[in-house]
Amino acid sequence: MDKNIKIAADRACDPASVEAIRKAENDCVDISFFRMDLQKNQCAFGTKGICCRICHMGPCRITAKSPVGVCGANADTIVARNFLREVAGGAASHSDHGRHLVLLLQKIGQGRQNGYTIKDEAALSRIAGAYGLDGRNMTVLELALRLAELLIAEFTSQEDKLKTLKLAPRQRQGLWQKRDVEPAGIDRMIVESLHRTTMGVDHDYRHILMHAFRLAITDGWGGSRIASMVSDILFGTPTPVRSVANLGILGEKTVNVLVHGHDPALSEMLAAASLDPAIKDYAKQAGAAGITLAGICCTANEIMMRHGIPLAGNFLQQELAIVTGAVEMMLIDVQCCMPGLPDVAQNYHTEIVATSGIAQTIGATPEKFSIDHAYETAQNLLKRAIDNYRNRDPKKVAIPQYTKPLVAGFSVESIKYMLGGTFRASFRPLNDAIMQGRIRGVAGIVGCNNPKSQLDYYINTLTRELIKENILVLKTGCAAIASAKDGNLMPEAALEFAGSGLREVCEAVGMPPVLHMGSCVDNSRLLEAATEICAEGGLGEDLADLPVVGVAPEWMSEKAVAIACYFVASGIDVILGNPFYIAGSEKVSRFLHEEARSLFGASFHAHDNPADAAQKILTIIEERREKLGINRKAERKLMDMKDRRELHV
Ligand code: BF8
Ligand code: SF4
Repeated sequence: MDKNIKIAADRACDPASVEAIRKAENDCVDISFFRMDLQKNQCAFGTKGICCRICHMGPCRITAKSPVGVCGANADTIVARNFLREVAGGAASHSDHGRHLVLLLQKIGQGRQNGYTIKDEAALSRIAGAYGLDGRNMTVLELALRLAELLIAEFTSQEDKLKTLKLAPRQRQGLWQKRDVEPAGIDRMIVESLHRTTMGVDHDYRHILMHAFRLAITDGWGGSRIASMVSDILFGTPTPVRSVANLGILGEKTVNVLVHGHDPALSEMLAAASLDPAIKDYAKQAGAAGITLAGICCTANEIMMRHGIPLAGNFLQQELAIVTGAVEMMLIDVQCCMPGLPDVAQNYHTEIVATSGIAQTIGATPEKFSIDHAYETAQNLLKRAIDNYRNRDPKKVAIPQYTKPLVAGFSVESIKYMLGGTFRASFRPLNDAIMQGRIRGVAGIVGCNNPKSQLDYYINTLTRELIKENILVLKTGCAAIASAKDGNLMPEAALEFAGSGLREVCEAVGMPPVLHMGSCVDNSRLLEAATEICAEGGLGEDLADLPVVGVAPEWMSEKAVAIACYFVASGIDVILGNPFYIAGSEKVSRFLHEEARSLFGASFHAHDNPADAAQKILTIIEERREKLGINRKAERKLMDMKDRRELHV
């Protein structure tokens, strides 16, 4: 490691991460924060989106002297094609995750249960009902199988439009039809994106970008929504649950096992197996006080929401967790698992185990997880982790002693119950609070961390600012974990940090001012919540009417590009902490930042600091309130002397 790399205490806001970054430096371990320094002069062509390597006449780069590639493609075409490919990467990741869960549902429906059950039969009937299936004359497994077949058709349909689009407000469905962006099957839309962007196919930047929106709708209303729905059926619809966050949850005297990635199927089994008395005994025999199972990234969010299993950290803490020297095993599945993990792990005793059939990493132990032997695999992995406990070197262990308590598990169903009570579950109280101005609006803050900026700083500064301004904040993914570490996921945070209106609502209901709604595929829950607000009445007919915004402060992943696009295509403005790679084309930039508004009622806005972002969010929310005629400030017109005299005539 370059000696000149400056220690990155200013790279993270939470003290646990700062301590772990310092330890990494002392232990001479290379981590993303330091690697970022070595990548400081990142490619300007890539950043502007004007490097094309789609065919082997290139790579071509657009400059003043060479304004077109060898084939004649200009900057607009190249930037738009690169953008669509990013959306395709994101949509494919969410949707393939959804597919694996649907296939699991199908197997369970066929009777191949192997330890899995339909945990939430109410969710099964609710969701099957939304797809027009009447389960009254079917067994639970028959209904599960019928639903699985119908959902598989959402992936494979060639011409039929996605059925899940019907879950959107009617007006929005009409707009999508008018704009010709209703997607057909998920797989076809993704394949078509690659086809359109290969050499010599789709060259009109607008046409390409409209497909980016069509594809993103496939993700938000299709693949991601399906992933969330099927997870609820298989593992239970989340309800409020207490847990704890940050690296301090790792035990000094327990065997620490971390699950990392996105797929909840194996981690659900690990959660069950970690409670197995035989496994607990095995840990005791190894001299440990027990097992601590915890998570990183979205696998963490999935099992925390359903079992209260602690959150060890978010994206940039994956390596820091290993640097504590106290992790016996880290199980990685798919997405956001850094390829550098085994290099970090070789400095300690941590075994990295790669469990997905589609994702292997050099230096990680391959242990392909099959649902046919799921529980057995989970038990064996835990035993291996316990066996590794003896290899822990106490001299290398330093667990930063920071944790925060949290309450999470806010699915749309649970928000409804929380607001309206079990017998008349409803969003009415929220709509009323918004109409009365006690809550000015809602912000969905989502996405990743990025070592280009201080870990969690933008996310947490913006969150605090918004709740102070009486904006209810909904969160998912690594942004939700950032709030957990900052202590904002507790009802008490409303008393300390929220404005008076939001505080009043939170106190009445007993909820935090920041609601953790799950993993990144659960951004579809934000769309679902917005649709419920719309259906409840009084705040317009369409998502574009609602005083709601989306924000991705520290995003880094292609998945965030897809999410941002489906928010905008759904009529929800999106603030980006990092800009898209589109600056090389004025036309593409104008299309996404301005013209999208006339097409979908919303657009993108890039703001590199939380103060400007907060200002923009409040402006958008006030504009929408004004349009709805619910802005009490407008009614409370200050009267001058002339007005007063007229009143007394
Ligand atoms: O899907 S927020 S760093 S973990 S991409 Fe990844 Fe970003 Fe975290 Fe979940 Ni989402
Ligand atoms: Fe160059 Fe055109 Fe090939 Fe892209 S597709 S690499 S611009 S020749």
